[in-house]
Amino acid sequence: MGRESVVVVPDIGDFKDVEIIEILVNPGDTVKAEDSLISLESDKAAMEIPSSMGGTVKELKVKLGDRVSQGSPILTLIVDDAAAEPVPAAAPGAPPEAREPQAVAVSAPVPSPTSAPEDVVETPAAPAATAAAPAVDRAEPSSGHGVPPHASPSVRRFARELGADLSRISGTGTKGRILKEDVQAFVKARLQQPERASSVAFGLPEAVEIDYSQFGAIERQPLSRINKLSAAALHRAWITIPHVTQHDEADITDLEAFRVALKPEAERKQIKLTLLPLVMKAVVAALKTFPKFNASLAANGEELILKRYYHLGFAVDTPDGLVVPVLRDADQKSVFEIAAELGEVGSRARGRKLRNPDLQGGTFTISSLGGIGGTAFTPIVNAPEVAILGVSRAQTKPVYREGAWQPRLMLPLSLSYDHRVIDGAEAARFTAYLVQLLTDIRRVLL
Ligand code: CAO
Repeated sequence: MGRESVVVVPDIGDFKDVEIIEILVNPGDTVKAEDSLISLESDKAAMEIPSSMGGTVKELKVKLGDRVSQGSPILTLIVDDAAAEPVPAAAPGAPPEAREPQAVAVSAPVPSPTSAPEDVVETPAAPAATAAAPAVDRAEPSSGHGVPPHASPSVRRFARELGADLSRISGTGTKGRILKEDVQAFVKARLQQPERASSVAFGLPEAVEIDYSQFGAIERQPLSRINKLSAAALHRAWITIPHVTQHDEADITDLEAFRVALKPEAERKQIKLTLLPLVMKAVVAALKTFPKFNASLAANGEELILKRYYHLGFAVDTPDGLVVPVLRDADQKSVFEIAAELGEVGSRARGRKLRNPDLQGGTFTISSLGGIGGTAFTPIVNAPEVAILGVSRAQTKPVYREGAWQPRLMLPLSLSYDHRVIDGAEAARFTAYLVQLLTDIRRVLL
């Protein structure tokens, strides 16, 4: 059994009657030299009083809210002289990193750590002192009103270790002081909200769960696997790619006449010849002239990867949702071959018979809603591609030409592109060129 020592408040500079804001030990606790015993806070400074000796706390001589000055007894310690490690005196100017950051408002004389001749020892307190001025703890932003959050040095240290921002924590202690438990609760709540954290990174407001049944009858329908996959891909592309859509119109009166002329031949081959294969041939010719549109941005964001192959994705509307199979080497296939493949792949897509290779390697995508309707839309770039062509329904319109109004079949085109890669002027040139090709398909041969 060791001897009993009363630990008292050491020289804390000019501070007198300083309030105890935290008691960090309980009777029965074993403390080592330098372990903090209590926290004090005055109008000007907060400080922790560490023990000068190791031992077991026998009795507390103070309670929360008590006011103490130099020499006030803090607690009785049973000191095991054999095991006791007195604190070595800090050399003047010694670095303070073992303690709280020092915006010291209190001079810190360190009393002799050797065993006091009587049963009273002073703690080598003031190294833990932390001024309660805004410069106190640069790691923690102030609460936004120029007032640093109320927290003891040990709580500040605890929060700093966990990376918790004290200015965002509400204190439940006296006078709103932030306690260790407040920091724990804050961190716990954050860890339970990973989704929210990631949407905050994009600056997006959190999705709110609404009970729609309070307004009327509802029915819940699970999303299909395809819905979920395309939702994730579309969302990622929408958020990560700065989109711009360029709209234009092509006069396809002659092209349509050509298609109609080819139809009997196509039917003999049992092929359904729609506009899309002809648009694809024109798109390939435009991609050859504007290679940037048949490219991907390298992951490092510093290079453009131009592709010398022309694999066209085409959006297919299926009962399970949107899929985008890829028609490979469109440049090497005839209009009839493309038409045949579109029909075959389209029906496999609707019959859920697509395989992974059918969906991979696209270089540019076409989304045709022409069979359904609409005058324009803004397709979402099918990343990692850099552009996508939306095709709406052709309509006969009056067009002023060669001094007269003429009925012309006009095809609306909507080109969405990744503005990181493609400038608006380039997109306008690409679209204008595509319009030229569709207006006079013979130009594809040039
Ligand atoms: N203007 C006028 N008529 C058009 C047209 C256009 N731009 N495009 C197609 N048509 C006509 C076709 O000629 C065909 O007419 P007939 O039946 O009289 O011959 C009819 O519309 C239906 O065509 P289609 O849609 O069956 O064939 P397609 O080759 O044009 O398109 C495919 C094939 C697979 C692209 C299409 O069926 C499809 O699924 N489209 C939806 C794409 C989609 O969902 N896009 C949105 C993606 S973002 O959510």
